[in-house]
Amino acid sequence: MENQIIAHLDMDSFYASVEIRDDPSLTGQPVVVGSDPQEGKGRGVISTCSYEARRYGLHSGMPISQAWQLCPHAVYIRPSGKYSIVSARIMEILQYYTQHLEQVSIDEAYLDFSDCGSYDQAEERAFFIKKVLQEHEGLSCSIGIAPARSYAKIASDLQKPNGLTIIRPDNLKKIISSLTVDKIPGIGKKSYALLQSRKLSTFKDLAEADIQLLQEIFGAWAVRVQDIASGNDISGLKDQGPRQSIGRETTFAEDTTDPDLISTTLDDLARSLHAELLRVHARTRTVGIRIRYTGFVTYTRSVSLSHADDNLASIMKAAHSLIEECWEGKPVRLIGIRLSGLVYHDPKQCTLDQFFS
Ligand code: TTP
Ligand code: MG
Repeated sequence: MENQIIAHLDMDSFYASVEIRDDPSLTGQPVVVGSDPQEGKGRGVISTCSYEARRYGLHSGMPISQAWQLCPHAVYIRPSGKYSIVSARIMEILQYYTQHLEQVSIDEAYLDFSDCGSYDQAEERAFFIKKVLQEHEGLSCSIGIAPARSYAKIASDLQKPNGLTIIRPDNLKKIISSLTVDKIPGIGKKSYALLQSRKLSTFKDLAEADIQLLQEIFGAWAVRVQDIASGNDISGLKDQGPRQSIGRETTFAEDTTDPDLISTTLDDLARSLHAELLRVHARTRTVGIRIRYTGFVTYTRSVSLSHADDNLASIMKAAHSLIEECWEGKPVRLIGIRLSGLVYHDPKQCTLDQFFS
């Protein structure tokens, strides 16, 4: 693990940035992606907002009615299914520039840069990836590079947006010792307030704390938290192994009975999953759908294909007929598609197959 170099990449204000990219007239404006504000009477929350909107105090998870009070002149946009398609494309691009990638959410991934051999080379690669994503996808991201995953994640957050932050092993302890403990992934506002009340505000405080006190607060996580705070964490990427299934789902901003909206959302989900299938060089044996109505009543249905398939039209056709079978026109809150029984094939083999077919 001595020469391990880990990068963490997180897209900047992801949903909002995709909306601004697709409508450049929004550039520089406060843009909020979330539920309908209904002039301050709307329910629901902000999914995310542009950095311009954050200057007004807006943030993910804030009630949309409060956002309206703080910033009524912002541009309010309902979330759509397109973000997962953009996400799949970004992950596909990242795959080219790293041997090992671990996607952890729609807009973030850990990348193993150990093969760069030095932090200078790793910095150069990160710089190049940022350039490629900007040029090809029109989106900015922040990247952190460090000797372990926890520090890479901390680093990517230090200079958002559009940041590139390197924490080298020789200055790791110095950099982290003065950071506040809310920078540790997983420590939210409530835990931070509790830790502050116990005079454990900085990494240095946690590193020097009595382990028994930390066990009272963090339980089984105490040792890991203290390791991170002390600069001793060495964790790298998790070995995910081949996945047996992949799924995507969309929650509608408002429950809907619109068959066109349901149909186009289903197509977006299928396209995103199809891109993912191609990226991981797999075929699917089963297509399943999930449909949730008002009140969280959820149904799933699935169908086995006649053979393992990676054809977009086959996936769409199966998903549409499953929806037709089980949707009776009631208001829909969420729909999703899951492909399971994945069969992997060697990409070289795939090229030969295509060549001879
Ligand atoms: P984040 O990476 O947490 O946020 P972000 O990319 O919008 O902004 P940042 O520059 O701080 O990274 O989440 C990625 C996307 O996930 C975000 O664009 C929208 C979605 N999301 C929600 O829908 N609800 C939430 O509460 C959060 C935190 C994110
Ligand atoms: Mg992000």
